[in-house]
Amino acid sequence: PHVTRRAEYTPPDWQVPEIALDFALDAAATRVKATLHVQRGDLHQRPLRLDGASQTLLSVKVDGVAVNDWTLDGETLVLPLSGSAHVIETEVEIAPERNTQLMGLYASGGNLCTQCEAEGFRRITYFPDRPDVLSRYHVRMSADKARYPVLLANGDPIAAGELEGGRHWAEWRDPFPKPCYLFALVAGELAVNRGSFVTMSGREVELGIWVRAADIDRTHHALDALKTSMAWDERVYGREYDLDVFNIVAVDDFNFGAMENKGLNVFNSRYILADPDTATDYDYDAIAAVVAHEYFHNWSGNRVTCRDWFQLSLKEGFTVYRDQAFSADQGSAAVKRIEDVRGLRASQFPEDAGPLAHPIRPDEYQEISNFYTATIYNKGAEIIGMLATILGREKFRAGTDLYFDRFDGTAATCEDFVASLEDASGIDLTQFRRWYGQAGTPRVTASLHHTEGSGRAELVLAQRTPPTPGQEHKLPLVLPLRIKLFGAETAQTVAPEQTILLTDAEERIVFEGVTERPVLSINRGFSAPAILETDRTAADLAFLGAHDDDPFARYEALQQLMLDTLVAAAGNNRADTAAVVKAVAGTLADATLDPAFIAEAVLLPSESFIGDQMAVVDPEAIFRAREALRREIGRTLEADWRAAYDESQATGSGYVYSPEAKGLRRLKSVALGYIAASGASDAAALAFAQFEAADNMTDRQSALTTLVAGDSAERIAALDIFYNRYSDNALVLDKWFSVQAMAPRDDTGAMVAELLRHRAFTLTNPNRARALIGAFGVNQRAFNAVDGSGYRLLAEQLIALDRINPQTAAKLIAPLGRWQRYDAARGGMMRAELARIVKTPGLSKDMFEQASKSLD
Ligand code: B3K
Ligand code: ZN
Repeated sequence: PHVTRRAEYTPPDWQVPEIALDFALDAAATRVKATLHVQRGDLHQRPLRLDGASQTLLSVKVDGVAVNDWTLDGETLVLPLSGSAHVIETEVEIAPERNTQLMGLYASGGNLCTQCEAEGFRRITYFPDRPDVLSRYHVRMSADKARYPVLLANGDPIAAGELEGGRHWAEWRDPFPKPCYLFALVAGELAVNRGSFVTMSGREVELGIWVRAADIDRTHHALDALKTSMAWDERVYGREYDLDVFNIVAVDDFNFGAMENKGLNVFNSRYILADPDTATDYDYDAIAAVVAHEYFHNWSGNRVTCRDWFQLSLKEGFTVYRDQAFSADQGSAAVKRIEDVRGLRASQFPEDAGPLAHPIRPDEYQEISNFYTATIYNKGAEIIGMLATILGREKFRAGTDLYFDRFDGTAATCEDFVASLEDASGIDLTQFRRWYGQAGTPRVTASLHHTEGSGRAELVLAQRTPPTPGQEHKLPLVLPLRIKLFGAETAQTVAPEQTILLTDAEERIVFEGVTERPVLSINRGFSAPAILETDRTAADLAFLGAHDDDPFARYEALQQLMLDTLVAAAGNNRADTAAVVKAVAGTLADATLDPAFIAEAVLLPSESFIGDQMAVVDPEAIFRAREALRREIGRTLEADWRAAYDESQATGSGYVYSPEAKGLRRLKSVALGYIAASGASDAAALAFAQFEAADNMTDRQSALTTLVAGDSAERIAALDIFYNRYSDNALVLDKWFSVQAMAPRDDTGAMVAELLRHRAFTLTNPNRARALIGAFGVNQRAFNAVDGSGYRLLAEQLIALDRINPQTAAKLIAPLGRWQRYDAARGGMMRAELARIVKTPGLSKDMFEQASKSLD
């Protein structure tokens, strides 16, 4: 396989400052005429090389004259040119309706749309498909007017008109030079929800959210989120929008969440459409976050783009950091931080500890689509967060201002970003740069020593990053650790919060004036993306779980207490479950706490996170230990759960999307789960009543989830009612599939096998494939069934999906790559499935890279 290496970067031989595109759109056969104004780079004699894929070349002209001295090197068009500037015209034909990969120009729900990042533009026309070639685009489209009444592209609309034969045309021009991965067009039958936004300099921007007419009432939340994002980026980063229009189009078939094409974002409909009856609070939050994320890319990604794809985290890590801060500002920052860290631990930590580990700035890839990972995005965001902590608010803002100013209109590198922060702040980031090149999650051990009566305490910190594939030896990293000491007797502060920069393999910190036994609160706010191992006792953790004034640290102490207990129980060791029950009771009873926080804090760690703490994952033992503890917490505190349930129930009528109302619904659903776990005889009836009476999807889905976990008659009834009620809503049907695939049941594997044959199941829609196959893959116990049936099922589906849509298939392989974490029998079966995938004839390079690396 061909490997692209970061060290081999060379600037483009030819630039293309201007491009005109003319599309004669048709689902079966679209003609694309491209006119490229090319300019030779520094003194060289090399020909022009234009990337291409899956298209039929019809003609080539140079400076207006048809030529035939071109050649194809694989799918690359090679043109010998003599001068320093030329005009190249090509005409090609492509077939959008046969494009099942959903990269390039494709059909979705009868409309035509594009997805070009990372390397999809070459499937539309011949072009140097790399992010450091920036061009001004002029786009003309013509299409059948009845089928495609709306024609959209990047930038601003300039002209439109009618043609013979029922066709019409439109022209769009984008004044900002951009790489081809940001190109977009959409043609189709779409309704629009319009809004407007006046920017900080007083310019009025016309906003539009385009969807099928039946969905128009589900676009208000996205439009509100867009306006809020635009104002936030002005206030927090000083970034103003730059075109006269900003359009978002929702499509049902999409490989990713959304795409930040300049002035024309294309979204997976699940991140646009919401109303109380069909979307959960989680969906509402995700929509706001993704709308903000794509909008923020207008600066962090579009105005300043990436030099090459190794720099992907330059735009993605930074933009995730920005969208997380935006979401934190919309409600409870503490709960948002808890959710983000939970997500990081669920997807990024395992990636960093497994066969696909890579630094946030990788050194090589076979297929760049495989590098849109939790590491690039979420660990990338944590690394920006550490930079913000180290610099402090003002210097960080000065640094980002300098970065945007210096690199506006160019393709930059991660190094450019770090150097900007360094120059603006005067803070040396030499050692910090290691985070960009070193993979793996650092482990920090912390032990606190105190001799009674001495007035001193000493904290010994040590860091170590375990080896990852291709990186045997690791260097110490810069870890900003927010630390505070509490007195065990008085719960008073004995050492105020400070941020310690751990830079060496081992360091000692001395605290004076420590008058009572201190308890360590460390990595407050999750200030560094590390795994902490401390010598704190269960009593210390319970103490922090009750008294820590940093909400994240308080949550973390409870989680650690639960985790230690569950790991012990799963390993058949003595486990003090009573301490957990007591801590949960105390948290639930604490009237000073936000219900949203309580709901997060009383939840047990996931089965897979428990597994991550064990030398060998025992999925059955973990499941049993966790269920037993859930039952004990449910039973012992049954009256409290019922009280909490009733109180959160009393939220008044009608769905309100506010932090307070969300928090109450969350607590209500957690309480329902514990009531059911208690084994109470009325639990199914209670859940079913909630299911039927719900006026919103949050309550309805949580009731369904609770019912599906049990064996009541109401389970089947609820599944049927849900299916029939929402059979015409694809996004809600996805939930119906996922709830069953994630069910903690003995028969989940068999159910999933059956659902694969359900008439509503299809591999051609990525959301549906992920809803069933992706959800099953993260159901630790069901997927790791001892007979290997889960492994077989996933491998078969991946092989089938790879033929249709390699990018989406390759993303779902991670569960099979965890074989080193399991016993020899399971590990052997997982490897056998990976080997079978690797040997499949006609496998995509996406899947080949992921499967073959997972085998090592
Ligand atoms: N930049 C896009 C990613 C598209 C990936 C396609 N392989 C979405 C985002 O991160 O905003
Ligand atoms: Zn992004």
